[in-house]
Amino acid sequence: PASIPHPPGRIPILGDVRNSSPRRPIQDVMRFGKQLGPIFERKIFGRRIVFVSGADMVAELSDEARFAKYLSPAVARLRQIGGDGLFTAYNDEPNWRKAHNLLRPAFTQAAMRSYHQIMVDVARELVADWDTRTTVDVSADMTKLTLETIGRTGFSHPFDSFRRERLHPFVEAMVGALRHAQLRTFLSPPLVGELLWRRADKRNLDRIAFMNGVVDEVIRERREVGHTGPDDLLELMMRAARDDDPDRIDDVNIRHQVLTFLVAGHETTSGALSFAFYYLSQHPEILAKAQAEVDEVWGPDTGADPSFEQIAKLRHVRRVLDEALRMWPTAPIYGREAREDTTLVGRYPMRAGDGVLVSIPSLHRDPAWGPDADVFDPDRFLPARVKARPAHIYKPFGTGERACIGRQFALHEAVLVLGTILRRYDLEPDADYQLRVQERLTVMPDGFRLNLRRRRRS
Ligand code: MNH
Repeated sequence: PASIPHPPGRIPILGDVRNSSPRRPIQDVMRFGKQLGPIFERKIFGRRIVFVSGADMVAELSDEARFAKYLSPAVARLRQIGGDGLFTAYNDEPNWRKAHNLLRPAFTQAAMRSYHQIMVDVARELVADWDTRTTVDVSADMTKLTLETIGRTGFSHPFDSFRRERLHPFVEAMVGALRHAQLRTFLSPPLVGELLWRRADKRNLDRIAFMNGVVDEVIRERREVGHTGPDDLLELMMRAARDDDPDRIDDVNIRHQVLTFLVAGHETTSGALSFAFYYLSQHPEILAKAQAEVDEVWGPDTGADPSFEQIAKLRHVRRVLDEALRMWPTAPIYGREAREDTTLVGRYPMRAGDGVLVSIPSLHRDPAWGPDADVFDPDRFLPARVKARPAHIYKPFGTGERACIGRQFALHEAVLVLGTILRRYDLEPDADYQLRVQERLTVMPDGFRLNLRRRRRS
């Protein structure tokens, strides 16, 4: 067995805490990966975590016969919020398969068609707001948009995001809870930690209670008002309960699923859109090409809505999004555990149940991407180049059976919004903005503003 490197300057008891910040754990891992190579370990307060980013290792970890999803310590903490909901369920919890079976029909092509008009309506609300402004806070507005979209498509519940000056309080509670889970994971000395964190933990329970209150309201509304129109996520779950479906889930688990989708269904897509806008604003030639594509495929902005079919035709815009998710995969870590005793790439022994964490941003800069992996270049996703590169080096949506169920949903929504905005505005960043990445288990541009100008119709 080969030895696994760790960052220099290990401190007794504390471990590998030098040159690192619990506020930016992902960016620490990216930096350590650059220094230490495709596999390294960190010991934090006696707990050992192995990070992997080598293309060959991740390819092996993608073998579902040998490996399965592993709940990282941070995701395990999120069970306080998501319980045995889809994202945070352990592999052997029966509610995972039941909910997966129940909700899969809500993520088919046919289902996407039924969400399309809602997504268009929400994009229109964004545009109506942006028409009144010359400068916008991109991440905040993308968060309004994606929360609104998942609320209305999944639960027929509007959050009235564009009628509020500030973000919906659900978002503030969620961001606080994600940040808490992150800090609590990287700053928790055993025993004394529980004391030091008592007050903050209590405040966090208030946040979770608030989010649960929002969920209860969504469910209560459905019970009282009922539902018309095509099935949404909530209807699929409630009907299974009424019909004694073998895959039915109980009220507690329904709550966990609703909360899971309200969080997972908006936070990551909003980051992906924000990074895409950031990179477009930095690359005028890529922006111009994307605008030209929208003009050609959708036609100029006459106020008409794009059709469902017109979304997937924006191939270049889609590559911009793919490339933004390569640079900054917005759910940047996933875990894999060995099903049986095994050895990773013939060198690193793992016992059954041992887990490693895949650092996706590091994988996405593996040498297999070529010497210019730090450069934003959507043409990497041209079909011929995708075919020529190794499989399993691009994993923004995770891998295997527990990969993202919302992938098509996110891609349809994001391309639709990018197309809508590119068709209507020219984008310019503040001249002196330097990308800062904010972490709350997810990643998001921090303080990124765009200056907008209506495009002139030529
Ligand atoms: Mn999503 C799982 C990334 C959008 C709902 N998602 C995952 C995983 C990644 C991920 C990575 C796997 C995590 C793991 O292995 O531990 N998700 C994304 C990204 C976007 C995204 C980068 C947007 C861009 N996700 C969405 C949307 C929804 C959604 C939109 C819902 C509408 N995701 C989920 C759910 C899971 C998941 C639910 C858990 C699936 C499972 O384990 O069965």
